[in-house]
Amino acid sequence: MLNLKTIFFLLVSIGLSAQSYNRKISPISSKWSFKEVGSDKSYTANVPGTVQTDLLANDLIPDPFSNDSETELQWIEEKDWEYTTQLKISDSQLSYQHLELLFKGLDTYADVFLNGRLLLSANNMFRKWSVDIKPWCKSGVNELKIVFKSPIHENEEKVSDYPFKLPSGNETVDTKVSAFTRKATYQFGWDWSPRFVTAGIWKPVYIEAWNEVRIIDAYCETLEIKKDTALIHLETIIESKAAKGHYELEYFEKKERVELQAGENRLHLTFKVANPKLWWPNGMGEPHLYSFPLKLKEGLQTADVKKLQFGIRTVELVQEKDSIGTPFYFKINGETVFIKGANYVPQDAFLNRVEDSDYEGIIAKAKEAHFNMLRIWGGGIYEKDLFYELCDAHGILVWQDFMFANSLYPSSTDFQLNIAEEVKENIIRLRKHPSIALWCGNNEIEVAWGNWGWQNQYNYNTIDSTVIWNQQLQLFQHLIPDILKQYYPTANYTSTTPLSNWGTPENFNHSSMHYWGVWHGKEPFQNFKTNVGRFMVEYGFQSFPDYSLLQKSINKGQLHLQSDVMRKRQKSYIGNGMITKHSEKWFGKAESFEDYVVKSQQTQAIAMQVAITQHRLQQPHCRGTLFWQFNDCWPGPSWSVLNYDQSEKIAYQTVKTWYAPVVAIPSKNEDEIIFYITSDKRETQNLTLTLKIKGTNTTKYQSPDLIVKKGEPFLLRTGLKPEGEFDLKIKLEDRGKTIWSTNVPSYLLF
Ligand code: BMA
Repeated sequence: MLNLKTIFFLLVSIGLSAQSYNRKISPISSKWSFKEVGSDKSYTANVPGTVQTDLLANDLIPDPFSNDSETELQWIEEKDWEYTTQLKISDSQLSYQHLELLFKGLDTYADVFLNGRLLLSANNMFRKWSVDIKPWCKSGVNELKIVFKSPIHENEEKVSDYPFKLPSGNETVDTKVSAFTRKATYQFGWDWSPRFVTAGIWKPVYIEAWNEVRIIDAYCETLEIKKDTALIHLETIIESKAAKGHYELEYFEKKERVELQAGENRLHLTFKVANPKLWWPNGMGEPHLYSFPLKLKEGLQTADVKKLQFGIRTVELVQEKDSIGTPFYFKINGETVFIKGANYVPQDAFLNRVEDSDYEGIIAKAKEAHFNMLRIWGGGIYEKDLFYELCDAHGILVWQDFMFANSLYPSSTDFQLNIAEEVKENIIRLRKHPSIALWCGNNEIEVAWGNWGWQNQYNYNTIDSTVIWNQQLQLFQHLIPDILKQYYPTANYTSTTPLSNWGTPENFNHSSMHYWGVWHGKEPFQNFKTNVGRFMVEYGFQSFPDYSLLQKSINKGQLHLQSDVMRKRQKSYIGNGMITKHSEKWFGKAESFEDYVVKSQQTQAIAMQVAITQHRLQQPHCRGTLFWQFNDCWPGPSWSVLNYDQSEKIAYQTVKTWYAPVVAIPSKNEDEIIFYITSDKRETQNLTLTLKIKGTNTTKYQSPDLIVKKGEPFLLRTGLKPEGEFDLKIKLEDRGKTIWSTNVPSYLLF
């Protein structure tokens, strides 16, 4: 006889054994092939992938990065491509009520056919695409075909029919389609990127089998932190196919009965965490993360479960006017933080080649160099989940641009609706990451409209200008922030970057700044000292990639500065003139191209040192520094401090030295050597500075006790006035222990 206790135990075990839950997501593991549309011959394909990397894998094209293959391979973007596979559907999959084909990313104009029937037409690389295939598939083998239409031809007519000619990023071809295409803009060519307009299934494909209900998303945001408790808001979005149903949600040791309606249900819950461990950025403490399963239960059965991770932290962007002008800085958990980091661009021209280990490598490089922020620049992509997971785990804050850069965008309703969906999906996907500190509408569009002369260049009269600019404002000041508010109410948003242009001195007292005087403005490095804004979002200086890296992709005969290949690799309209001029000034004429490459990197390192040290010592005027740019998408000259293969250029170590938590920045004041000891450490320290001077009579100096506080550079006068050329060997000690040291030559004291 079964007693009540046994029946209860059996029921509980049935509930537990339903660990497979009601929902099953499986990657498509069948083999893919591809061909040019209209051709008889097909080849094996990789998914995720792009057509260029598939052509390469089949030996049909040369390495796109070799010599001038870029020019030779432009035909690929003009063609249509077809990808096919045999999709095996099992009886067990068919036993589910819904069977969804889910593409995490299609690049970009893709028609999806199942057994010859068109089921889906995609038109945005930044969105995911799904379709219920249950009515159209059979048990066993099904033919899945995806036709990618040339993004160039797809948009040519739209471009020519549009009432205005629109600026389109850094596109160098005559028919510019990038502003009309929701696709990574750098692929159309940028001033550090080749032009490779890709097509393909660039993210994984899954089959999702589910019944009745599923958890679409869940995230936690911190509402309030008190001394011994934190208040957390949990939102979950649950899709239900049933007319009405009663369920129970289990989360963070709590249970709540919920009623679901047919369709999308957005549920808002709150809970408290006692004695919260906070999430801190790198250098300020541990980035503590909490996790728990969110269970949706129907009786004893678990209908769906989602693992949630969250960090307890608040982020405030401070912009209220002050005595200087308009600040722009961040407070994390109520504490002001000086931001140190860089601008991040996609790690490859072909995104499918970026491995998990590359993400791990690059975030480790950021952490090692004492970054506390990376900006994901708006001409690339909304990054893969792993990028943000690593930032969460390592305390790297993220400045997240929406994917709009240096262009004006069409106002047609279908285009705007496409953007609205893209924005909503990406906010929902990314809002769970405590690392994301700021969302930004676009890169440089406002500053370009105000200063780059687009109105004359594109012949806009006053009425055109009003119409066009209002359309852009509608996008960046209404559509995008309205969606953000709806799905992530506590998020920080800035409509564009920079908010202040580098043209006039007064502008350096206001807001976010891209300072391009050194490089685009051809100003001397000394101007990094005078032109310091409230928050430096971009500034930089180019160098060449390591010679050994260039040797891997460029023939020996082309390895000199004036060769056809090397000239084409330089994508900045400024050319190599600034590198030559500055490197000759600091280091003299190069003896060979290899020597030129090294000198270009040494020169870049000087630029970084001068800029970063000025930004740090000019606190509290300046409260953030993000140099342009951290990394590269191919081996070419650029502003990056990491090579394409993540090896370090010389400037990487320079950045690491001057981004250290506590540094002693040397300078000269009427020939006297002075120091600004600058600390980002939360605790006050009592330090000593030892200075060895090589090349003059004075050889050693030891400071008295220095009481160093976060954010308040300490001015140390040495009284020393050495003459001629000399080298400084600087050391900072905390109770006898060396915490930082470096060498600075006298020519860098100004
Ligand atoms: C950045 C990027 C760079 C460019 C710089 C100055 O946002 O677009 O490639 O050189 O602005 O315009």
